[in-house]
Amino acid sequence: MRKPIIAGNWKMYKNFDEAVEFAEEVRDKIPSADKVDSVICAPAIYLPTLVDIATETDLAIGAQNMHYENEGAFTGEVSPSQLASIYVDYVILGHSERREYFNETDEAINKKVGAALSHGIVPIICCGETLEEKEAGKTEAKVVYQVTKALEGFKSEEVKHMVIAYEPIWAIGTGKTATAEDANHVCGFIRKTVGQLFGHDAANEIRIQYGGSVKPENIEELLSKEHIDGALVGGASLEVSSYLKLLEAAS
Ligand code: G2H
Repeated sequence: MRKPIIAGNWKMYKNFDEAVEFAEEVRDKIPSADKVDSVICAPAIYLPTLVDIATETDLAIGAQNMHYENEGAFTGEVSPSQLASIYVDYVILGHSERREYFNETDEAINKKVGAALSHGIVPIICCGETLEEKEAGKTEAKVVYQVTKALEGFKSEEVKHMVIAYEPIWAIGTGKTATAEDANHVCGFIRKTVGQLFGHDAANEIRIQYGGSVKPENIEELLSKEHIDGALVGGASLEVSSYLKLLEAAS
């Protein structure tokens, strides 16, 4: 049985006081990490404080991006070793907003996945199709391509500890959710691809989230599906009560 993983992606929301208040409020209400992995991926400048607040609780903290180099002249970037030095557990990689607005390429994402692994940070690797690609029947081809590129060069042992987030771009922040059946179909297709590339154990153990307008009202149905092991949640992770409801549904 794969343990569900619910990751909030705060994107570029919340000021410092709001971030602290949220973490202090939820930290003792997080379900046991034996049942669900509960993660908040926050803006980089809040990470050390949030890691402190979450210490010795079942809340895990993640970043929303990082560079693949450990150091260098890369103004404005945050490195994997810097994240590891403050004990960040997860990092979102290849979110469609980063691909679209910051020109993040599949090659860079592949390097970032390797960098995360070498620092013991669990990568949450995003993939998903645009509305145009969906309407042209290219959903499967797109996610296979993105997943294959992101995982290129890794071993089955490494792949099984990763997380993939299937986020159809047309469902992000739009209020439109893929039907649970469609989301499950694509997540199952991703699992099959991982199986073809890395074998049965990796396919069986890798966790695949759905993301795109997930909220307390639709999480249960999504999680009831065979291949959906959790959710990457934007908007609905910003409020304490809805974040806790999502965790509860998964625990
Ligand atoms: C998709 C998701 C979180 P939202 O980006 O990654 O955001 O839940 O607001 O659609």
